[in-house]
Amino acid sequence: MMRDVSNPQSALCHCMLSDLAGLFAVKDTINQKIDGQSKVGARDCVKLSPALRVALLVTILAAICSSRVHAADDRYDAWLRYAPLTNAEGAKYDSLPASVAVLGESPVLDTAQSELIRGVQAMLRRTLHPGKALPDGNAIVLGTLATLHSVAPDLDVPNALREDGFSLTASRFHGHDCFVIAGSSERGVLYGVFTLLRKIALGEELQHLREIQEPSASVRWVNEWDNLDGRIERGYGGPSIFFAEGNVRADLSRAGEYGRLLASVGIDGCVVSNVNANPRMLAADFLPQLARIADVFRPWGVRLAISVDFSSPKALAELDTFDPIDPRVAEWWKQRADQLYKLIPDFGGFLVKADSEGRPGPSSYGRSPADAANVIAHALKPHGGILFYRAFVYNHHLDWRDLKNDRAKAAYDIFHPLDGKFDDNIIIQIKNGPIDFQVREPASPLFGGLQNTNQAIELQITQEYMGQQRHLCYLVPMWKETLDFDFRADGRPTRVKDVVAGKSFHRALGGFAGVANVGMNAYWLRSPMAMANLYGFGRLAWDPDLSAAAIVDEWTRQTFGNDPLAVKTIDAMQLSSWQSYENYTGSLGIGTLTDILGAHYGPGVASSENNGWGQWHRADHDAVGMERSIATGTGYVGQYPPEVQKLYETVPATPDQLLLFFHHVPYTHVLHDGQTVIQHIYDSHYKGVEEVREYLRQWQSLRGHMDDARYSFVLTQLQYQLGHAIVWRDAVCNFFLRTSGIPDAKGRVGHYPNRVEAESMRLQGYVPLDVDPPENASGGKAVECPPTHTCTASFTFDKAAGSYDLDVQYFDQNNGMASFRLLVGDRVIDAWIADDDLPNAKIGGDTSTRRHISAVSLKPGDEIRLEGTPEGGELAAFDYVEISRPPE
Ligand code: GCW
Repeated sequence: MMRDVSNPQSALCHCMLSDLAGLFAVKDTINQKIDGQSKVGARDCVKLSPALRVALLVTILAAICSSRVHAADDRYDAWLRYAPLTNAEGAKYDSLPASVAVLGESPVLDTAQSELIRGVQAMLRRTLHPGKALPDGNAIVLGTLATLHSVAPDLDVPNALREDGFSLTASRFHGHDCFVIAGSSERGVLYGVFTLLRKIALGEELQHLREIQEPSASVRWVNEWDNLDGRIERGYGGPSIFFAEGNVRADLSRAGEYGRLLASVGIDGCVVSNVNANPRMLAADFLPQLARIADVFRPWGVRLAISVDFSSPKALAELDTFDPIDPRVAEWWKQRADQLYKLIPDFGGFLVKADSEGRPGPSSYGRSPADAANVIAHALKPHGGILFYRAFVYNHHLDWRDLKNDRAKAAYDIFHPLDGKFDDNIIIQIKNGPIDFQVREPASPLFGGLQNTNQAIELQITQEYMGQQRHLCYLVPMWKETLDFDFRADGRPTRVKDVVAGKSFHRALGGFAGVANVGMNAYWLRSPMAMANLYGFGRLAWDPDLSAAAIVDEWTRQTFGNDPLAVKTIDAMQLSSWQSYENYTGSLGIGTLTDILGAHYGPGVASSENNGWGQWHRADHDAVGMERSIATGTGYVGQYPPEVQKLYETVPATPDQLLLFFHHVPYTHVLHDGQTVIQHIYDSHYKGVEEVREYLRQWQSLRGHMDDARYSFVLTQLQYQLGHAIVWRDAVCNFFLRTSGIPDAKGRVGHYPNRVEAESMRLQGYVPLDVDPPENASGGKAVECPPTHTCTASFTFDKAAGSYDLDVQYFDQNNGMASFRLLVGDRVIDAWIADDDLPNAKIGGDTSTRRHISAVSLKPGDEIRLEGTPEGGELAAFDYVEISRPPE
């Protein structure tokens, strides 16, 4: 976030902190107005008497800072806030028994009991009495099926349930009203408790409840791409909750909290380390550290797992080879697994990325992925461990000049011939699409191509290609498209969700892996809104038949409360947000169009071309898209079963939304919706921006409908997103205008009548520069200020007198904190510091952002002047000032 020196609260805290060290407080003109803007800065701190200082400090710190600390604590709870119900809402639960008996002893059962007490206490303000024996009165009873059947055979519970399933039953027992939560496993009991608490949070009736729930799939895990040094690859929510400076963190309380969140949605395993694995994870002296993470997960029924480097035996200098068929290598894996299980008997297993993006793998010895997976799986097998082997294996040095080359084909080409050769405790982990978490891809053909092998779908919760949690993008609708996709393998229904659940091809193991990458950030994923994706992942893994709307509605109510306007507004925003993001990034199946050689964040339309990474869209002067047909293309379509081939083989059959993924078509090709491809590109990008503008407007209607901290945070995010959506829109549209030469029929692209370009202003100190690629700045140019100066750029306002909104499009690099002031004549109308941590040190599409100043009164002849002062490597660069009439 840019730091807003016009924010009175932050300035107050700033002054208070200075005061603690010494002498300053805030003068009473803190709300002094400068042309409609509240302003407070360090310059507003004045001396006060010591007594007054103390009084002020106590009052203000209590009123402001402690409420913030409190808010932060709440935030860790995400959807588990257990906000108090109103008396009317709570009255429904008056008949809930006043005690809770747990039958059996174990960390998970203890957790189930204490979580129930905690939730009921918070939501209903009632303290349940804990007990350990069959009740002699009304009670909530918790236990596994086995225990309940043996100690209370006449209790009304099912005979058997799938692993981790549970039943919730309101019934009479020996003349008492009981509410029984029976789990097929201890974990099932805990899941039953969370489900009961969710029902209370959502205001559901419990009185006649008889419900059985069973997970769709046996494996429901998250993956974290955490490095031992505490950084997280593609993590946007702060540093690792597991590791710091090469070791497991001393304080693992956040990891324990994370276990709670995971359990609440039925996730039962967590791979805590990056798939780009560090061999040290398996160093003998490191294993005891891992045991500490397992300890904090255990009460929540979450199994610990790690990613391992396939070359570990050699990389740790313990053998001179990692050839999977060498008996010494097999013995090495066996011994290491034995050691690990001695320390962590409930250890979950390993995840392997090999022969991919430079990682070592079996190809070094001419061996196959099956050879590699089996040697490790053998070692895990006696302990009940699972090996996840990733299908994300491809050559990133492909020759782009060869039109037959296609990265999308790699996983199927490599793994399909090995079908049936993997041991039964191996799961092949397959990304939802054949490329890499793009904004839209078809289902990976490999789901239909492994009928004799366990499979899991890998979904990405962290929004690597989806706006990195700065852009609102609820991914459940996208995931559901893949999960519901029917392969029609052997001409019968074979939906991806049934394949990975093991139902289609009768596999015992299979399921879901979600790349979460949560961090120490108070909201875990950077934004409270992004947590809908973690929640949604867990809920879908449990029951992929749940609708995206039902899932988000549950999440919204638990996260923000049952206020009808808030629920309606947030649900609707989330549900349409993926589509909006697609609209202003890459539509028609072209890929996200981000800078694939950089941070995968801002626009970089041409970055995917002319290199070996294979994320090509092949836009040229006449046509765009990858031709993947069997007849004339790469043959990728041939990897699908015959009925699906018919869907994608020809241009007329292919759905518009995936057209450019499958076909190279002229810009003038007319889509099913009647538009040309080029006009669709222009229109969808303009539409996407307007949708974000509408989100912002809708969010503003929620002021007062939730706590200020989250309201303001999301507001700031949406303001930022709107600015960046405009950057995206302009970059993509101008790229295609330049490449195709076909103008926008609506005259918008390349024409920005309200903008005054920086390079056309009167510049003092500022120097123009060419931005690369040019479409990432308006007019291809920006201006920057050499270090150690303050530079100015000015122009004369020449429109009719009135009130105008001003947007300053500037560049917030992550290598400094430049400051800006905007003046009209001598009036300072705004001042701010560019101290966001956007993912780039360069001027361009990642760092382009805007400052919005509303309702500035201007008259012809006014001089508008922007002053920029560089700091560090950041050069106070900016692109343009846009002056527009405020919305009616
Ligand atoms: O999309 C790419 C990411 C890499 C990641 C890789 C993978 C962990 O950019 O950061 O590496 O996918 O999934 O292995």
